[in-house]
Amino acid sequence: MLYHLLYPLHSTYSVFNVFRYITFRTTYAVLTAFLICFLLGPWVIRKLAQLQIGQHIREEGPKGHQKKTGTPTMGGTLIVFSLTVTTLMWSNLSNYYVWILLLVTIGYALIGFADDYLKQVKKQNMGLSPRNKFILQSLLALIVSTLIYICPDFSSTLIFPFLKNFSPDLGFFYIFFASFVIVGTSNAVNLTDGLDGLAIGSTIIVAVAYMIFAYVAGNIKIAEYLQIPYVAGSGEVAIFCGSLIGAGLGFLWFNAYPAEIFMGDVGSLSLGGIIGTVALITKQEILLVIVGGLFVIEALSVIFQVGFFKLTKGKRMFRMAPLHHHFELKGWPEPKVIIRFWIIAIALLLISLSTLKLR
Ligand code: 57M
Repeated sequence: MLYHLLYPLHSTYSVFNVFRYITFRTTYAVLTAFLICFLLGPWVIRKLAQLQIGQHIREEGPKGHQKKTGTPTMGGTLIVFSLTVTTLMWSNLSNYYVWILLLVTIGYALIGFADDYLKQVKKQNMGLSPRNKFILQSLLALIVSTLIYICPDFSSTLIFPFLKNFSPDLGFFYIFFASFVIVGTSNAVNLTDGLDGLAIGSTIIVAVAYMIFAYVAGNIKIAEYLQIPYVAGSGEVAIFCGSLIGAGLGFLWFNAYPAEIFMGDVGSLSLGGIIGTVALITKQEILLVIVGGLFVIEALSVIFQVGFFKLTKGKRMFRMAPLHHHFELKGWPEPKVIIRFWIIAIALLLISLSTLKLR
C-alpha cells in the first residue's frame, strides 16, 4: 500500500524514489512485522490466558513438559496478523505472488485455527481428525499449486542443486508435486513445533535463505550470473519473507524458553505452507530439502519411528519422536536441544546458499 501511495510522489520529492527498492521495503517489512508482534504480544498473551486457551499437555510426552500445562496457545494468530498487515503495507499489491502467499498464509492458518479451536476451546482431544486436516490441507494446496502453475511465465521444470544440466519438466503433474511440497512442509513444521522457539527459530532461518533466493531470482542480471531461473516479480516475495522474519523474531521474543506462548497449529501449519509455497515460487523447491533439512529430519524421525514401531510390534528406533524429544529423553536440557537444532538449521542455510555458485 505504501508503495502505491508514496512511490508516485518521487517525481515531485525524489526521496520517495527509495520505495522502488526491494531492499528498502524488505528491511522495513522486517522492522514493521517485528514491532507489531513485539508491541501486541503481551496483550495477546493476556487475552489468550483470559479466554483460558491454554495448552493441554499429552501424557505421552516427556515428563518435563507437564509443567507447561496451561501455557497460552494459538499465538500463531499474532504471527499471521503481523505478517499479513506488514505485507499489505510494504508489498507491491499488483504482484500476483503476494496474493498467492497471503492465500496460503490465511488458508492454512484457518485450518490450524479450526484444529486448535476444537482441541483447546471445545476440549476435543483430537481436534480436526488427521483425515479431515489432510483433506483440507490438500485441497488448499491444489488450489495454490494450480494458481502458481497457471502463472503466465511460470516454468514447471524442476531445478536440482549442483546439477546444471538436469531439469526435468513435470508439465501438468507439477501441480501434484507442488501440492505434495506444500502439504509436506506444513506437516513437517507442525511436528517440529514441540520445543520452545524451535519451530519459529528454524522458520526464521529458512526464511532468510528464501529471502535471498527470492531477491536474486527476481533480478534478471543476478539470476543470469548465478545461472538460476529468472522469476519475474519474485523480488516482492523477498519482502514477504522479510515480513515473515520480522513476525517470527517478534513471536520468538515471547516463545523463547521458557515460552510464555505457543503458536498452535494456526501458526505451525501456516508457516509450513508458506515455506513450501515460497520454495515453489522461487524455483528452489528441491533445495528445500537442504534449506528445510531440519524439518525433513524431524518428519522422517516420526515416519521411521512409527514404521519401525509397527514393523517390530512395539520396538522404538528413537526414545521418542520427533527427534527433539529423543534428545530430551537422553537428558539434554530443552534449551540445549533448541540451540543445537538452530545451529544445524544455520549450517543448512549456508550449504544451501553455497549451491548458488556450485552449479
Ligand atoms: C505436533 N505438537 C506438540 C503447541 C504447538 C503420530 C505422531 C507423530 C503425531 C505427533 C503430533 O501430531 N504432534 C503434534 C506437535 C505440542 O505443541 C502444540 O502443538 C502446536 C504445534 N502443532 O504450537 O500448541 C507440544 O509440544 C510442546 N511445545 C513446547 N514449546 C513450544 O513452543 O514445549 C510446543 C511448542 C506441547 C508442548 O509440550 O504440548 C506435540 O509434541 O504434540 N505426535 C507427537 O509428536 C508425539 N510423539 C509421539 O507420539 N511419538 C511416538 C510415536 C511417533 C510412535 C513415539 O515416539 O513413541 C509427541 N506429542 C506430544 N508430546 N504432545 C510426543 C510428545
